[in-house]
Parts: sequence; structure tokens; C-alpha cells
Amino acid sequence: MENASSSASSSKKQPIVIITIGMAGAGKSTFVQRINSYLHAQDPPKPPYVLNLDPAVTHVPFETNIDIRDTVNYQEVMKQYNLGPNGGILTALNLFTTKFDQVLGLVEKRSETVDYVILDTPGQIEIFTWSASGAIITDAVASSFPTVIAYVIDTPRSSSPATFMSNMLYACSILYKTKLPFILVFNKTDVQPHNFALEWMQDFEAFQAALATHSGTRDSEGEPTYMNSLMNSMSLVLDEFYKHLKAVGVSSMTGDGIRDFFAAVDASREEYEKDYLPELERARAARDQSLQAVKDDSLNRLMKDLEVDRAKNPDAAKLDRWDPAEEEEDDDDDLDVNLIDRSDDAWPGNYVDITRARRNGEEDINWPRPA
Ligand SMILES: Nc1nc2c(ncn2[C@@H]2O[C@H](COP(=O)(O)OP(=O)(O)O)[C@@H](O)[C@H]2O)c(=O)[nH]1
Ligand SMILES: [Mg+2]
Repeated sequence: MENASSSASSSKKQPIVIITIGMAGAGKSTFVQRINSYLHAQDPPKPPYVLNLDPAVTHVPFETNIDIRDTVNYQEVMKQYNLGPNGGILTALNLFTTKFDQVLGLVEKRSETVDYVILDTPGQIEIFTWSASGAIITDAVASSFPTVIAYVIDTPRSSSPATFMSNMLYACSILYKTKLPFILVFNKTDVQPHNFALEWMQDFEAFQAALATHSGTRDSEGEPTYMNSLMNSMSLVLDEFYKHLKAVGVSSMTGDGIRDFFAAVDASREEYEKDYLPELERARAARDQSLQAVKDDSLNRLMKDLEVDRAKNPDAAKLDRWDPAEEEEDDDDDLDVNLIDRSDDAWPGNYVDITRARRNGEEDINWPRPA
């Protein structure tokens, strides 16, 4: 029986997790709303399991199963730690990460009935992609379920060669960091079709030609500028990167292209199984270790990110402080620490651990402070 267990993990039905990442305003949340309603409209309906990881969002345009805002009160985090919006979002994400083993447990319970799990991430891309917490969450998810990154791009805002390239370089850095199947989602095609992007990706000479017609690519002597030469060389590098990913155009507004997106997701599952699975045992061990470490060491390890950021940029740090004048009327003054699965029918049985902590009075229910 023992040797059957390794194959059992791959034969057991598992949902595929879609992690949406993208620049602020690219349309991640609108996209999640659209794919959510697309899945609900299938016959038979395939309601996904949806997680919101943006603590600062005021309005979530879709029904969530787990919402970081139920676990961490972002306003209260800013106040208690004397942080402004950026530090507040990062700290809220750090706090949530210390509970992420429970999140995985909740998703695991739905494995049999759910085909897709969708993660919406904070508006500011770097908070998720360059923080320890973002990396721990991504790795923990990817070592538990087949996972794909949906990199959402604001197509109309990427139509100049220089912005297009910087967006692609960012995508490239995330691909190499996560090593996960990757789908470029060119959003807002209702405003501008994405065929220019496909052309630039398939034919670097077309990209270089577009670059040449843009102003600032020649100096006063008519020679190509440094930036122009750099971008020409980079386009050759990116040519290799483009071979490793899928690209689809969608409009989260009209729903155009969503079917193509799901075709790319389903194809990504095979890619995950081929490329990621061989590494899985090692990844799972690493996951268990890092989730345990963030619990043991609470916040200290995660808060290093914030210290480093602040040391590097003290002026910005000074500005990113809690402003009492901005406090909203809020009668709930506690840092809320409950992890809630909203989709459970029983209420308040949804509270995962803290009701228990309160009842026993043993565990410290206050959030740990960084040393
Ligand atoms: N025209 C158009 N606008 C969109 C589309 N998707 C999102 N938007 C708009 O882009 C803005 C940012 O969207 P949001 O989902 O909040 O972006 P997020 O910060 O990435 O989560 C909002 O005003 C949306 O209405 C789309 O497909 N077409
Ligand atoms: Mg959003």
C-alpha cells in the first residue's frame, strides 16, 4: 500500500489554482469577477473557490469564500503598528500568512467538489511579488495544487514599445521566480485589441520596427540611442521568454476571450504536471517548513521586508505612517483574527481557530509584535 501513496496524490481529483497578478489598475479584480461569473454560468455550473488577498480593497466585486479582510483589519493594523497604506497592506498580508496552513486546509476540503480556485492579489503588484509573504503563499499553493499564474495586462496602456517591454520584463521576472505555468492575459481588448502584442511577441523584428518609429530612438547624430540599443537587445532575450508562455486577449468588461483563457488554464494543468510535479516532494517539504517557521517565529521573519524597505527609503517610510485624521468610524476596535470560510453554511462555526483559543483562554489571541 505504501508505494501507492505517491501515485495517489496525482490520481486524486484536484482543483487548479489561478493566481492573478498584475499592475494596479490592470483589471485583476474585474477579471476575477468575470471568470467567476463565467464559471457560474457553465452547464452544469462550476462555482470556483475564491480568495481575496487584498486587505485594502473597499469593494470586492465578487463573492469570496475566504477574504483576508475577515482575518485582518487593515485599518486597525495601520493604527496599531503606526503604518501608512503600503506598510499596512504588507503587514496585513504577513499576518494572514501566519494562518495560511489553515487556508490550505479549507481549500483541501473542497478538492472533490471544486474545479477552480481563484486568488485575487493586492492592487500594488510588488507587495505580492516581492515580499516574503507573497513568495510563501505562492509556493505553498503551488506545492499543494496544480497552479497557474494569470498575469493581467492593461493592453491599451501597454501599446507603446517601451511600456510593453517593461511590463514583459516584469512578467519575465515573476515567471523565473515562481517557475509556474504562466498565462499573459491581455485585458481591456474592448478598448484596444491585443493583436499588436501578439505580433511583437511572435516577431521581434516587428517589435524593433515599432521601436524605431518611436521618438527618442535616435540621437542628434542620427545614431540609435543607448535606450534604443538596449531595448533592441532585450527584445532578443524576451523572444526566448515568450516561448515559455501562453497569451490570450480578454475583455473583463464584455467577457470576450474568457473561453480562450480557460483553454489555456486547462492546458497549463498538463504543463504543471510535467514540469512542476517531479519537484513536488521537495516543494512540499519546503512548504511545511516555511509555514511552520512563520507560525513559530510569528511575524519577525516576515517583517524584515518592511524594515529593509524602510531603511532603503527613510523619507517614504516617514510618510507611510498611520494618520489618525483618516480613521473611519468603526465600532470594531479589535484586531480581528478569525479565518472564515464564508461558504460554510453553519455560522459562526466558520471561525477556524480563535473561538477555540478564546474558549480555552490558553492561547494568546493578540497578534504577535515584531521584536
Ligand atoms: N474597458 C475596460 N475596463 C476595464 C476592464 N477590466 C477592468 N477595467 C477597469 O479598470 C479599472 C481597474 O480595474 P480593477 O479590476 O480594480 O483593477 P486591479 O487593481 O488590477 O484589481 C476599473 O475602472 C475597471 O472598471 C476591461 O476589460 N475593459
Ligand atoms: Mg483589485
